[in-house]
Amino acid sequence: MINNGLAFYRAMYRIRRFEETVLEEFKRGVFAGTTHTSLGQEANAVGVISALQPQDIIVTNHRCHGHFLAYGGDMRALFAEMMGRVSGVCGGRGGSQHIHWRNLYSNGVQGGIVPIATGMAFAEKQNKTGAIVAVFIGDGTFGEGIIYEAFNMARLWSLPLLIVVEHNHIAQTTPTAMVQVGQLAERIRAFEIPVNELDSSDVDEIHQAAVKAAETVRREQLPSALLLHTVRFGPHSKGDDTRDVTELRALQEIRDPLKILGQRLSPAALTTVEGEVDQEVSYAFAQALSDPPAVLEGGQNG
Ligand SMILES: Cc1ncc(C[n+]2csc(CCOP(=O)(O)OP(=O)(O)O)c2C)c(N)n1
Ligand SMILES: [Mg+2]
Repeated sequence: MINNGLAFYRAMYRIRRFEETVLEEFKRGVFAGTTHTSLGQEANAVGVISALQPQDIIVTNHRCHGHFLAYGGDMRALFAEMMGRVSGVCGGRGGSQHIHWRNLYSNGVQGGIVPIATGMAFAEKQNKTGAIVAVFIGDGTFGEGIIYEAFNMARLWSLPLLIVVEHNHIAQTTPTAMVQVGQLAERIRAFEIPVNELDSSDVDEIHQAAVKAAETVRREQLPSALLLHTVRFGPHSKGDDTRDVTELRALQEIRDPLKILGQRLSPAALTTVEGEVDQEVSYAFAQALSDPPAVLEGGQNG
């Protein structure tokens, strides 16, 4: 997808710089609550969301900034949301994990989003809108029983649900291999839902797989899954990482989606894009910081 090259690079670099800024600024106490960055996983957000259509619905989880930005969300509004400012995506009340913009919804209750997404897929099917619902979950979420009830219903009722698993092999600080038996793909296939499993940080490959999966879900009005092996470069949230640093660095060398795509693009074009995005990030951050605080119930500022 050569034509998409620079656009994909820009989209992933926006996420990278946004997330790096979040981690840096959290230490200074700028943001409220907590946060989960998707450093290293940018190709999933960009590759999958670019394969969806405007009427489609995205339901995402605690690690949602990349999905929001890849969907075209405004950086200032996301910074502001996390700072509890009135200009935030949800008026500064949702924070990092609870955002709603257009057809994108996020919720931090692990696994709870899957039945919600399934219900939305049911509604879209009933209303014959032609929309599909893409739900993003992590590998650790396969420990939440509710997702299996939802998979069962999605298949039983033939619902247009695209299950996107971002399998970074870790849940907080627990390697999932330590707590889960068998293959995650088999758990999904047990419900007669087809799975396309990919081990790649190449946004073009992910995009192509996502286009195919989304088309199948839409055409056949049946659930399907993309199981994307990936690498989380950063901590779970703000510093809780017990992984071996040398091993992680070695993985970063070969699994950085920006490096993988960047090698195929002109260095001069990359410099321009990076300069533009760096400016966008600084401007968005400064603007959010100067925005007024969220308005509480009853109209009082808090
Ligand atoms: C019901 C519930 N239990 C526990 C948590 C705390 N929690 C947040 S993220 C997370 C791990 C998620 O792991 P995974 O599904 O692999 O996603 P990842 O963080 O790797 O993207 C946990 C235990 C939660 N948010 N909700
Ligand atoms: Mg995980």
